[in-house]
Amino acid sequence: MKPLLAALCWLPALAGAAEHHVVIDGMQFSPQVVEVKPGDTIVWENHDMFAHNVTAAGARVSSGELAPGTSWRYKVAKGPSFDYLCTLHPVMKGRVEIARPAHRVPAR
Ligand SMILES: [Cu+2]
Repeated sequence: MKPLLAALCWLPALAGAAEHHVVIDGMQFSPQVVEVKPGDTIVWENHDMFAHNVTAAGARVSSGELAPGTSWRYKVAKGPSFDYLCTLHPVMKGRVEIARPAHRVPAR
């Protein structure tokens, strides 16, 4: 009974999962700050002429080298929010802002 209830509680969260796109171009991440929820997916797309990466050591996020024209998908875990950079060009910085899971009370 309890596992079933837990599964049902997760359904709305799964239905609301979104996909966010961050474009890498001109040595920048755009948008620089991406606001997401746990369970969402972020897709970094390298539109630049150079290889880049998405690295956040503390959050254990590492895309590896993203060649021009390639992309990398990352499924967002529960948090906390984290800053990341491209280790090849440390001036390139971005942030993933992770919202706390919403616990909505159904409207009557
Ligand atoms: Cu780079």
